[in-house]
Amino acid sequence: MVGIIMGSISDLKVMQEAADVIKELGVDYEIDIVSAHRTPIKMVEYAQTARERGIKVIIAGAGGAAHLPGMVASVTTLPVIGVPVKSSNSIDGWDSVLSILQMPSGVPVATVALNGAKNAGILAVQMLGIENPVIAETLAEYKKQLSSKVDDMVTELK
Ligand code: RP5
Repeated sequence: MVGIIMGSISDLKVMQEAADVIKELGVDYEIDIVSAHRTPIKMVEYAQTARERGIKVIIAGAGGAAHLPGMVASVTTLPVIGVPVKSSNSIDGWDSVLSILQMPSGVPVATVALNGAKNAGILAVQMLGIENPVIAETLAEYKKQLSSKVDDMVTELK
């Protein structure tokens, strides 16, 4: 249901967090390496066929000149969540953030924080939860757990 793609295997350490939280929330995903610059034809084919493969939302992570999320968004009408990855050659990650965030009018990418793959996974599941009551209930339980962790912190503090 969720398609996770990244520009390079070097992005996997970050992007794995999206896969992990999606799995934890009981949703299916597929994961692949698709590079805007090194495999542009594969990128277009991926975006063009995603809907017919049952993908409902795409999470795309990339670093540096991080064009993958934006270019995928230009080819599909599915929502695209962009994860700026701080790659080894990046300028403190600003290159990745701005490449993904500053999309032109008409082609949105929902950009999460630098290395924010976990939030990208949660956001993707929340999109699926709009129409799926079972997913919505799982998410409600997840939020309850977040809340009780803060309660635990307060108990520990006192
Ligand atoms: C981007 O270039 C990738 O998304 C990665 O973050 C960065 C570096 O890629 P490698 O040179 O490590 O393959 O396309």
